[in-house]
Amino acid sequence: MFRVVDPDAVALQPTSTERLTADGYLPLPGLITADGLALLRREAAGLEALARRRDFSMACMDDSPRHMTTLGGQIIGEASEEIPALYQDSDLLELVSRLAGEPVSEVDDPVERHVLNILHREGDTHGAHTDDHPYALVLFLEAPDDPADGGLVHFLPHAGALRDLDTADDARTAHHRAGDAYLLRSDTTAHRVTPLTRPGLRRTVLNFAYTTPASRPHSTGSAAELYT
Ligand SMILES: O=C(O)CCC(=O)C(=O)O
Ligand SMILES: [Fe+2]
Repeated sequence: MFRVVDPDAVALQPTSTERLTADGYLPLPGLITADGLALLRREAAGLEALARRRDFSMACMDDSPRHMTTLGGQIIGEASEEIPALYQDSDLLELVSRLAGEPVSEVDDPVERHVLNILHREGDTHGAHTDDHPYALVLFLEAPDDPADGGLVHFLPHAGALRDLDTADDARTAHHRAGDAYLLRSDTTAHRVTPLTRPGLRRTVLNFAYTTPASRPHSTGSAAELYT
């Protein structure tokens, strides 16, 4: 079987872990193979019929906006073979562990393990938040080619408060194309996805959550609001 992701496509630097620790974010351009992208897009296209539209402000995340269509891991786990298989893939776990500089493992929570997020209308956005689990591997199935069209990741590492994302000098944005991925220290890095700027654009990601032996499970309730 062909590989869905190609760890060798990622230029592993000895400094990758330091970079992730300092920036809270590590780009992994071209991690998904061409065949892998076609497969994941087919899976996502089939799953989209099961996904639910969400338009609300999330109280536990400073009332930040959610305008997006989502599908939780509990449904992906029943409806897809390929996505759960990739989530548990030992090569992928090894890659994430190597980049994180510590062993990471699967999250037990069926909702949060792997989720599908689709931005597909003008103004669609995934507002500011932190995740419940320490690491997020975000895989891009579709994304605007032009950074001016929005869908950028906006992030602030080691954030004291979510509102600092809007004001801190060291907050950054990053643009990704279909086939790219990034790894985020997602429990301490405030992050959001900037709004799509016009109709006709689409941005679809899979978010794989991973945990570590040292991390204590905590739940903000945000996943239940967005994915159940
Ligand atoms: O879409 C992204 O780039 C981020 C997704 C995310 O933050 C999440 O699903 O928790
Ligand atoms: Fe997140």
